[in-house]
Amino acid sequence: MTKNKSVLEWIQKIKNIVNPKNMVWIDGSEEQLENLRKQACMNGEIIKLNQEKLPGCYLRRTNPNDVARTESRTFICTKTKEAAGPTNNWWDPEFAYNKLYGIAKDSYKGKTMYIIPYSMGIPNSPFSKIGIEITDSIYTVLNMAIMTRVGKDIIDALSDSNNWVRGLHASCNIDEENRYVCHFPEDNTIISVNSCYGGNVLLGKKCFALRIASYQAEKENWLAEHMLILGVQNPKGEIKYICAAFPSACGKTNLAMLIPPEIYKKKGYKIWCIGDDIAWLRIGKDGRLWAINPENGFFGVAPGTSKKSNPNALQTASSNTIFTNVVQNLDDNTVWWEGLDNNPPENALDWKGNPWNGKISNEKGAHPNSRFTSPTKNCPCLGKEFENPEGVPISAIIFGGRRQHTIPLVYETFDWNHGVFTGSIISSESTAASTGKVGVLTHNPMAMMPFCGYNMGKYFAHWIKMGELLGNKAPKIFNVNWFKTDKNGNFMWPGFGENLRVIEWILNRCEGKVSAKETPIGFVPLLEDINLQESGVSKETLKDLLEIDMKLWHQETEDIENFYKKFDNCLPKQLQHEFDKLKKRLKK
Ligand code: GTP
Ligand code: SPV
Ligand code: MN
Repeated sequence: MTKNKSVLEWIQKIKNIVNPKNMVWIDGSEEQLENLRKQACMNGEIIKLNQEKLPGCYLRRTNPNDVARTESRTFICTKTKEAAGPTNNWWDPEFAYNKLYGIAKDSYKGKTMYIIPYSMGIPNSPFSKIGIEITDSIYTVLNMAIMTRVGKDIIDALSDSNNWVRGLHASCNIDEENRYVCHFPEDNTIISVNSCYGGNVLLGKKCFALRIASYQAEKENWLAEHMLILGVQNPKGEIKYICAAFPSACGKTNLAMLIPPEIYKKKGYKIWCIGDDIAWLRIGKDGRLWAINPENGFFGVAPGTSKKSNPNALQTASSNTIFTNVVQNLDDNTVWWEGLDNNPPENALDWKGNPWNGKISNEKGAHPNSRFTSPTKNCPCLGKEFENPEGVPISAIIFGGRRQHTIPLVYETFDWNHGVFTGSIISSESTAASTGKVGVLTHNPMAMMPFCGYNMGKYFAHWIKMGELLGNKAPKIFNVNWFKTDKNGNFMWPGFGENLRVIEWILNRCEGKVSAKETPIGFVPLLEDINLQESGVSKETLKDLLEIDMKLWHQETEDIENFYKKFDNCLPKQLQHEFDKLKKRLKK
């Protein structure tokens, strides 16, 4: 497949450790993938679904102990602990290599070693980066073939370069106590053992495109972010692009594929999805910020996805898709999950493979973090700029989280550094995307807490530096919260497609078309500037959604104070300054 010395040497080294029966290069051909699907069906790794109703679709049930990312077992392995910073788990690289190679030793015995050459971004574009993942799991191969660009042309594009990311995945025996996802940013290497769950083993995604890439981006003056990329086409036909960073399972895929409310559709608004999870952002020739989506597929949350909430996602996941940990309807061999419709199957298997009757069971049929893996090209609203190697110019950056209180529906930050500060203080209620308790308020700066591959204090400083480089071409930064609840615990804002109403205000602000009310935390909309026509939301509710509760914000500052203590002397002085200014404004 290749003569590249660095590649061949590394493969030989790993082969000696894991000791496989044989070795197969993934060439990206449909013929090879189809053979692998057949094999995986035979060995029980995946189940073929109803090919008339769900062409090209398969189901996978993971080990019940292996259903989400394991942040407590995710490590950044740099020579010094300081380089990993105060928010990452750190291991000494030599210790980590020894430990992981020990666990992976002989673990491929009797198995095939699959070698996957893949590109994050469009091959041969100056913005893309190449990785090679070794795995013993066909499920992983098939997912990688959807999520990334895989095959022989990638290894050809690499030629004799040593600039590629090494990734070793060993399923071992899915032992929770020996599960580790380790990153060695200083030597472009990722090792993941004892898992077969998405974010832990699709090494191009969070491990490479965020953790390793963020480390590289700091050195090369760009940004690797946990962000969706969305194009909003107005009735005049102009398209403006925005990026939004929300923590896992907080609405990126849904916002990226939203369907405009009827009145917007009638006016001629259209939405184009460029990406739903990861953005690589660089300063373009024109000095503006440009974004590409380095992925080639969606790894989306299934529960809650319906014809009503996200028809584009549903359409995307109706062919050539791998479903993980959803319900299998035995009557017609299709799939189901909570929130799909009000008609759960009676004759079904739950995500663990146990008999399940959705009409009478008190238990959930699908795992809350069950997912679909689908090709981007399935998405009915995929923007054609998805294939543009230069990416799209970004007009606004949006931060957000899942907050019942305190954070208003939307506000605009005063300037770039205030925007960076606002990103740095994101807190969000934890979700099923990561193991641990759900609903716990957790700090998650820029939605990157679990994904920053180096010292987060230095990451903040890098954001500030990017603002300096962008100067007056920097996009405006906003904060949103779709998840504010009323006293009965119900969401006050309808969300989903209706979020376009907020995006419209954001774009109007970017173009200087509307004024706003200045508050201690930033600019909030005037009530008349959010279009509520046919939204079902009253002016009173909007007022509550935009309210800034001083008491809650004082509590918030105490919480920020504690969080910032973590960073000690690595917190940039600009952020401390922004924090002091906020406290002063709140006292007035
Ligand atoms: P990851 O893939 O884990 O990064 O998640 P994500 O950020 O893409 O989240 P996603 O869009 O898949 O949404 C996660 C959950 O939040 C789903 O159950 C959605 O139904 C729900 N959700 C998304 N957008 C909204 C919204 O605007 N309002 C409300 N109330 N719920 C939403
Ligand atoms: C997330 O958890 O943010 C995801 C899913 O997008 S995973 O690939 O598992 O990280
Ligand atoms: Mn994500």
